[in-house]
Amino acid sequence: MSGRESAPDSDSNPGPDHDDRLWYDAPAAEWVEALPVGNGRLGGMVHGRPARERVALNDDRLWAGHHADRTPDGGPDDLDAVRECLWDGEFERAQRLCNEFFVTDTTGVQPYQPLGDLLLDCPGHDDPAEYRRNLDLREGVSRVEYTADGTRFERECFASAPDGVLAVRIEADEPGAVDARVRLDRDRSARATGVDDTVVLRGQVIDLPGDDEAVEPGGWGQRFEARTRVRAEGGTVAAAADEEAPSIDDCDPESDADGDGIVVAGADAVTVLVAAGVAPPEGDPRDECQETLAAVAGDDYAALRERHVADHRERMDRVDLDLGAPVDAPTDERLDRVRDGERDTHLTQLYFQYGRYLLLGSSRPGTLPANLQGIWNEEYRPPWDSDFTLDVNLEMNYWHAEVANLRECADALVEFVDGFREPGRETATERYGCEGFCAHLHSDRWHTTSQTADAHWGHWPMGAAWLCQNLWERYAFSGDRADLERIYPILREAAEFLVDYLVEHPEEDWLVTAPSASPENQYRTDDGQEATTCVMPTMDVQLTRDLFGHCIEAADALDRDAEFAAELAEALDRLPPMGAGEHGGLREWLHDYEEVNPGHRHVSHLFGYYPADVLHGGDGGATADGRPGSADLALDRAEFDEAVRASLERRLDHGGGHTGWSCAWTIALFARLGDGAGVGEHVRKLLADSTYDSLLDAHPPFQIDGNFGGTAGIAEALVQSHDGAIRLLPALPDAWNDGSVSGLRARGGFEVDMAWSDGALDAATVRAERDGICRVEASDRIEAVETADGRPVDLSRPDGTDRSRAEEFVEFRASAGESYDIVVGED
Ligand code: FUC
Repeated sequence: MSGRESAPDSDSNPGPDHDDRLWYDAPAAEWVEALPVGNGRLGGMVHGRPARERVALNDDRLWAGHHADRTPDGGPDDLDAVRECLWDGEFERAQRLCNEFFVTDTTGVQPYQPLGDLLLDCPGHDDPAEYRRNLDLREGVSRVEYTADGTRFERECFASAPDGVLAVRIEADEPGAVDARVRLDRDRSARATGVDDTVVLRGQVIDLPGDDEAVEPGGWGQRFEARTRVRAEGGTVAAAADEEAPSIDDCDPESDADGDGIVVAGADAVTVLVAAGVAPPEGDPRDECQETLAAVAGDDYAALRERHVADHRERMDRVDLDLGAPVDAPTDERLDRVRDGERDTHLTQLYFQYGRYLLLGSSRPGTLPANLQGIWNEEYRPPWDSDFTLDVNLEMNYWHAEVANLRECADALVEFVDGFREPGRETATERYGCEGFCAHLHSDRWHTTSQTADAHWGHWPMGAAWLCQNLWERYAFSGDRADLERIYPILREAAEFLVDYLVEHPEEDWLVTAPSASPENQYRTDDGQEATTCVMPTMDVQLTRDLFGHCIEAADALDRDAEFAAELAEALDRLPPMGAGEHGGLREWLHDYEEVNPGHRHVSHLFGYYPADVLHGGDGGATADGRPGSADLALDRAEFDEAVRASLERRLDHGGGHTGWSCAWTIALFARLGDGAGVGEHVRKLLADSTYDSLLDAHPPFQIDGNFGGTAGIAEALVQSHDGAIRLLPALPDAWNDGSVSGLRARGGFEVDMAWSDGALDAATVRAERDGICRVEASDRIEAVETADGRPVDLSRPDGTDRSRAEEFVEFRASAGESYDIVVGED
């Protein structure tokens, strides 16, 4: 390669260093086939087109609208009227009243929108040879290589978290061979100008809904700017509009982009840096862009790349997974073969690492959390507004964050949920006369907490309660008091709402949520009514147990709010029991109604099995940590397992698990059931039926939750830690018979490495981050545990768990910073 700032040697094929690369031998034909780069905030979809490269840009703050004041028509008195209907068995009417009183508008929330396109026109590159493009998950760099007119060209693109810029590099193996025109373009509400070496795209979001065809900026729309600085090594650089600008062949005569950007001619190499800024309507995003670019003005490409790769790689390298040998074929072909029934366990491994890569790209401290599409979206009104949907999707986006060792990525979620408290208080008081805060089905950058969809979906006040389960996991995994201090005020306020929202059941001595819904699923009553609005569905029993149980535990650990904790404990005693229904599965509602759609994609009543574990703590009575035991739930572990399995299988028998995220949840549930065959079958299905060639999840359309939930499900099959023990290889599919993993995290502050062969554990190491009791369970006899320097550790062998025998289950005292080798016996 020529050029002083040359990149490391290229190699599109899996190299000796690692094999976590997606690669293709043709450019992306459409957006969803492009390859994502992102630094949590700024993202690009790299199409890999030689003659006209398109990097479709996003900034995670670019949303239409503002925080809308959605005052409902009804209030707490109307809530009583709805409840009366529910007590009288008038469910359809209750649902209608919810709409009338509480659903302020059904237009959803405001959409997340694209920033624009970075376009690189390279004349004469229309007919490339020896083409390759790839995405290196370890380095976080996307690369395109080809030969045009005998010259080998290489491009790289990455989005740097340490420096806040997206960088593109073009190099050639001939000096002076790089000609390019660099433009920014957005087909709505923005204008681009090129001056000297800089293209600036400035615009303002047009608010939707309303006249979404309008082209005039205005309304509440935020102002945004994308700014591109072009640096050439050798050759000339000038604004295309400049009379002195060099002329290069026009490779895009159809271009209608403003000003036609910057022209580079005869360069050895070119670096293009993109910064973005978003500001409120009265602000100006220019400063942010200028500051970002000024901060890297003294750094050459190699320095920027090095900093980016170091930052990215440190995070990616925390977990290594080996499920099989790499397959030397383009990723899309491999996916096709899986669709044809071939086995490719390495693709599963790649999918797992991709789920980690995508979270790093879409959620970093200080950014917004990953939305329905992470941060990658090309539409002005994307599917479901690319919003934050709270009845599974946003939560699923973070299911893997802890276990897959990317805990800092979940900071953004904690901050976001914290941001619900203020608007959510208003929503709780105005509508229900309740203390605390709540959130409903949808939200957006503006922290909408009210109902914005028909009551069928939208009247579901449990969004905050579910998000608190994610928040709890931070503490559960770290055991760190600082995490507990951070999340407790949020949990407490969510519980304040819920305990206030609970109401006496008119006939039983129960406290119930009413109205609520088992997300999006409709039931049919004996008298033929069809509704989603209901009295405390099973999911609400589980959500309430989860939230109150955690609040009680937290209050105790922090030595606070004893009175409030006692109030919650009293409420817990009065929740309706969960139980099995007619089909042997877990009842989804308080009564054993018939489902209108037995193959529904949501399995909300299994929330308490995965991601939560409402039975944690033993099989009866209050547990040592103050959480309710299973006696309160009228189901013991074996009955719960059986009921969950029956519910899941019934759903699947009727066509459930058909969206990407639903399939991902299915994988995780089979993992918790200890069913490796179920895991294997649904991982295959996820890849075959719900994955685009770019390995992005297909709901369809693209929705990122399946990637994240799928990654969590794969981890769950390897290590579990939800019920007080670290369970090694609990649900290994046959296809993964030989393998190894390192760096998965387990609750209590542990990290786990393992190797296995013929489906049996060979060895494992557990590293302790804090002092405490460590319980380990394997499927083979655990002979001994030794410290890293070979000292035997005192073990006790309690009775084991519901699924294990004492020989397979050991307990020992672990010390912070120490690592423990688990020695397993031959069967
Ligand atoms: C929920 C799901 C849909 C979709 C949407 C964004 O409403 O039921 O399948 O994922 O969120």
